[in-house]
Order: sequence, then C-alpha cells, then structure tokens
Amino acid sequence: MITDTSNAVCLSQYFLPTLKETPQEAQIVSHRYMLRAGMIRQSSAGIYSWLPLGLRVLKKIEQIVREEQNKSGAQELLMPTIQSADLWRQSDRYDDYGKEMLRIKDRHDRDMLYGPTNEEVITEIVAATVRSYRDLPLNLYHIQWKFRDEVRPRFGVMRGREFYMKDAYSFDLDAEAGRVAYNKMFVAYLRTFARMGLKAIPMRAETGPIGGDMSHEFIVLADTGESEVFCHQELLEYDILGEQVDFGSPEQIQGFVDQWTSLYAATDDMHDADRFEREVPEDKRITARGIEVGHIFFFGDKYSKPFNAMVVTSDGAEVPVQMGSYGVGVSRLVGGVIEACHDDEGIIWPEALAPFKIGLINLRVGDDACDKACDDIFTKLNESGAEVMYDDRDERAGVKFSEMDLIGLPWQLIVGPRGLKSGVVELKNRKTGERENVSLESALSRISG
Ligand code: 5CA
Repeated sequence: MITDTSNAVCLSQYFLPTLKETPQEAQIVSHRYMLRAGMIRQSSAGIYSWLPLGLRVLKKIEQIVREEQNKSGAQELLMPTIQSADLWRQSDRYDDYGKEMLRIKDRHDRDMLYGPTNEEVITEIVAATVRSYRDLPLNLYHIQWKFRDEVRPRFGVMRGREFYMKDAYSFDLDAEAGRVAYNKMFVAYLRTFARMGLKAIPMRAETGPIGGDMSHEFIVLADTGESEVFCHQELLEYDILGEQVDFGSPEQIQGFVDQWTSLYAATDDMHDADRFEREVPEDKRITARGIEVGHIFFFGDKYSKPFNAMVVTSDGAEVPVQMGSYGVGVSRLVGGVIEACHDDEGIIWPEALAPFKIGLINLRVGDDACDKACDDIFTKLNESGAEVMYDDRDERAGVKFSEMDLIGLPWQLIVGPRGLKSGVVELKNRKTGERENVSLESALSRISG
C-alpha cells in the first residue's frame, strides 16, 4: 500500500513543465536549470512561483535550517510579512531604508510596508514581554517571505525581490552573553551548510543597514557569485560534521569559532591586501567569487534602546538587552546549491536536498514485463520510505534519459525489456555516472529508504 503519494509520483500525472530550449533571460546555470527542470516560473521581475519539484527542494533546505536552529537552542515563531511604518520610524530606519522598501497604504491611509527584515517587530514583542535577566538568554527565529525592491533583481532566485529567509534574533543580558549567542549561531551555520553538502566559509563582513560592529557572511565559492572574496585555502578543508558539538558549552563553541576565524577570510569590503599577503602563504591564497548564503550580526542595543527593551539585572539595575540577528537565504540556497553541484547535463543534487532520491525509468511503457516490474519496484521503494519519481510516460528513451539527468536525482533505476529477460535492471549514479547491471533485489536493497 502506498502511504504518502506525494513521495512517490508518476511523471505521467506529475506537474513538471520542463523546457527543451535554454531560456534566453537566464544568465547563470542555476537559473537556467531551475527553469528548464520545471522548478520555478517567473511571475514578475524577481518574483517567482515555486512549482512542485522546486518546492520540494525549498522545503528540504528549510527543514535542515530549522533542525539546526532548534539544536542550537533557538525557538521558532512566525511573524507577519506586512509591518507598520510606525515601527520603523521608532528605530529611525523608515527613511534610511530608501527605495528598497516596498511601501503600502492600507484603506485608512496608514503607512504599511512589506518587511525586508524583522528587527523592529521582534524587538517590540520582546520589549513588551521580557522583564528580568531570568528571562534571558532568548533566541527567536522565523522562516518567512521578505521583500526588497532590489535595483537589479537577477540570477533567478539568487537575487530576487521576494525571497524566503530564516532570520533569528538573540537577546542577552550583556555583551559577553551576546557573544555566546553569536558564536552558537556561527557554529549552527557551519553545521547547516555542511549538511547541505556545501563548503560555506565565514568571512568578516560589513554590516550595512542592519548595523553593529561584528558580522560574518557565510560564502559558498562559485564563479558566478556576486561577491569578490579572499581566504586561506585550509578553511575549505575543515569539517564541522566530524565534530561532536555541545551547544551547552560556551568554551567549546568559542573554540570552533576561533578555529574558523584564525585563518584569513574576508569579503571585498573588509579586505586588507597587506594582511592577506602577510598571513597567508602564496600557495594558500584563494581569490575567488562567492555567493552569500548567510549573514550574522551583533549590534548590541541599536534596537533595544529605541524600543525600550530593558531588563532588570540581578543587582536590580535596568539595562537594555544586547541583540544580534542571523539570516539564512533559504530560497537563494536552492540556486546556490545548483551553482555548486551540476554538470553539462543538469543538476546533481546532494542526497539531503534531492527532490526525490530515485528516478525510475520504464524504457518500454506498454510492455507487460516492464510495466509489472516497474509497478512492483515503485511500490516497494515507496513502502521502504524512499522518495521516488517514476517516468511512466510513453516517451522515447533519449528524452527520458536527458530529462532525468537534467532533474538530477541521485539514483536512476532503468528498467528495459532486454535486461528483464536476463533478470537485471540498470542502476546509474547521477554524480559519478557509473552504471551497473544488478538484480532487482540488489538494486532495491541498495537504494531503499
Ligand atoms: N536581519 C538580518 C539578519 S536576519 C538580514 O536581513 N541580513 S541580510 O540582509 O544579510 O539577509 C540575510 C540573507 O538573506 C543573506 O545572507 C542572503 O543569503 C539572503 N538574501 C538577501 N537579499 C536577498 C535577495 N534579494 N534574494 C535572495 N536572497 C537574499
């Protein structure tokens, strides 16, 4: 019995509008493949609809981000997309934010806006509810759509106007505790991106309109990245997933942060060419382009003061809480991962993010033996918990192969009449390109969920 039909789909019925031609408007590979593989459709400039295949990947990324935020001790809530302008007047950012902010009037002629970020909303909540040092530390996050009216929306979901972001906000009694919160997010981010199969390097960065004086951008190296970056090659060799992380130990967390920040890594704005040459041996210097997939900030009382977010200390004094904010570009990551993982035929999904694990290809739809074998495999895979997409369309083999390569599922199981006669099916690994003839049983035991 098929338990969840959304995890086992037949292509003859699945909404997957793929494109044969390369779309002219798409300048970079991730944008081209996302359009061609039927993951997204542009709705207007920098605004996209997520079609079923794209949405599955977006949700997987979102879930990894959520699990790692929760592990680090942050708590999920959900704030609105529409905010009142008065909130932003209180922090003095309403005018400063300029044309990037989408401003709206409601029927009472009140100034509203579509939130580009949520420092004001969350600080107002905390100011009204948190009173004592005993209520801290606190880290609250949500995963919500944002809008920034970018001058040049481009590269598909990488620089959209509407985009999906995880933003967390930490509240602490003093700067030292704030530093602990910042460090926890730093390590949570290392784990988050590593689980997605990405090497994201934390780099000293400018704070821009968010403010503050301590900030790191998490950068994935890619030729099509928008930022120019400089770093020590050994940073690419570190592996946080090989470490036992204890978020309850500030010393251990600080140790990881020190390890990652002791080697040179900076974005263009913060780059110091002399220091780079002094600190990094010539053969270890990386000058590259990169994609910013996350950005963390510590800004002390920049927002807590105007919102009067005060707490009483153990000595009875009243102090403004110390804050940081921490963003992950969830929708940007879909494009970022494709920039890092693809070849000339299409996308190569890391297993953790693949929309389905297996593409089952029936080479002769209508042939009793092929149909029966495929139905059987399809049911067994789904029962095992594996996510499977079954190409049961009456299409030429060449079309099926090239579309499956384009979509980039980690495994392809190819079932044809000739193989079945000798009791075998073909198992192809999308990443290595290796193909093997194996018995049905051994194919199933290798790729089941
Ligand atoms: N409030 C802070 C931290 S929560 C903040 O807004 N930071 S941010 O401006 O750096 O944005 C966080 C992340 O969102 C960025 O690192 C980037 O990955 C993503 N992002 C920013 N602008 C866009 C955009 N126009 N399109 C897609 N993703 C974006």
